[in-house]
Amino acid sequence: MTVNKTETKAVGRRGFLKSASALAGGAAAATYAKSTLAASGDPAITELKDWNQYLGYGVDAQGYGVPSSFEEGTIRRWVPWLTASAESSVNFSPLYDLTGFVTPNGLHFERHHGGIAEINPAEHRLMLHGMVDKELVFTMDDIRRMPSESHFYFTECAANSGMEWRGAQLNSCQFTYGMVSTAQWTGVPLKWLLDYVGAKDGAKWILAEGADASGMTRTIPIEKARDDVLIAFAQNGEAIRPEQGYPLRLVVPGFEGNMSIKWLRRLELGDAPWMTREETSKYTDLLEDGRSRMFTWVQEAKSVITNPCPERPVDGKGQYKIEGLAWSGHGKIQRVDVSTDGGRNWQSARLHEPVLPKCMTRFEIPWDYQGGDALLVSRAMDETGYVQPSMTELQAVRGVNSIYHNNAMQTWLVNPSGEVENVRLG
Ligand SMILES: Nc1nc2c(c(=O)[nH]1)N[C@H]1C(S)=C(S)[C@@H](COP(=O)(O)O)O[C@H]1N2
Ligand SMILES: [Mo]
Repeated sequence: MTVNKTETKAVGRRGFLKSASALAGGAAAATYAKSTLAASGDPAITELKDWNQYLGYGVDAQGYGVPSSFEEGTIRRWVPWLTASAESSVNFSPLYDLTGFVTPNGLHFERHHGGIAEINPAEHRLMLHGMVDKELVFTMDDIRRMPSESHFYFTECAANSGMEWRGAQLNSCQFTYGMVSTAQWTGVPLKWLLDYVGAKDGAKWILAEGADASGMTRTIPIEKARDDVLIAFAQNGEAIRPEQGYPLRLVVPGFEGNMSIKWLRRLELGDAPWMTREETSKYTDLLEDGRSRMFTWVQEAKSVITNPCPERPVDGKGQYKIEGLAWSGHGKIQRVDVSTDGGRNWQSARLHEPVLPKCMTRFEIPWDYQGGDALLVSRAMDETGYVQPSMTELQAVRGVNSIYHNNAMQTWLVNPSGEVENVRLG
């Protein structure tokens, strides 16, 4: 991944502390609405609109529904200079436009290494072979006839926030955090398929291979395969989208997105990892002493404030809510703390139910913005007791040479003008 380095912003703590202390001050009546009833000469309420008087449009004889035309800004976006081509690229999810924890299918982030394969499901097969009692080939019909399960899981690319190791880079929530999404995946638990074909005793690793032009391969330890891995054919109630691996993908909950092989065509059981490109030259983490961490599978606890954020500025003093998303590859989110003064004072946010393991969790906290500078930070804790680190803490262990697995806390600076900037606390 090429990185265009932009100016790194460091913010002194002293300046904003004066204004931050005002936040603790007396709470006047909350002002959510800009206008009041007394000022309601507002034509939007006094005048008849077309839609009050004329029939709306009729049902579509047949077709697939689309969002309101007024929501056309709610889209995935890419960064053209980031990747060499559209076929080997990333499309980021607009996290600040979403509610709840489910990512609508048309807004799920995309990461492809060889374009989006267009697969005719009638011609698609899944082969299970290697250290098994009976090698088998399954059609899509075979797979759909088997018992299935549905689970909400997040998928996060290990490279999410990967540009931020040396300082604040892109002034955007979408581009710094948008490689995470959540869907309800429906499919056959891999453990049932393994029992069906009879995994041999010495089988310890499984190679998964995609049918796309990148022929992506990763090896997965058999303990994980027997735990919660799904062979998924549906996403949020409909067939998996082409972008997400239609007609069949692996879902490896809580692990780096790269392991969830899309357009899945082959699973081979063996007694050792395959050491594929994606687990040697890529998806390893270079340390300061020249050694690299490898098989760093789990996406550890992380959180981001999605509102306010650079794309969602603040409009003057008054009552707001600070909201965002948290997730952990180790299980459930236990708690999310939010600070408006760069981490000096923290308050626990309310978590939206249901809070599910290895799934995004929405957090929310009221915020009475009194103007001036504010430094918004969130910090997630998961059910194992793990606490999301600061960048200083993360760099003490990892250095700055990594791309992958940056789960450090993020700071958004709210300026007196209401603009929100991606900053690194100095
Ligand atoms: N076959 C195949 N599987 C793949 C990829 C790919 O390019 N080809 N990209 C991987 C990467 S790096 C990630 S982060 C996830 C992204 O899944 P999504 O596009 O559904 O969000 O798919 C993974 N599975
Ligand atoms: Mo990825």
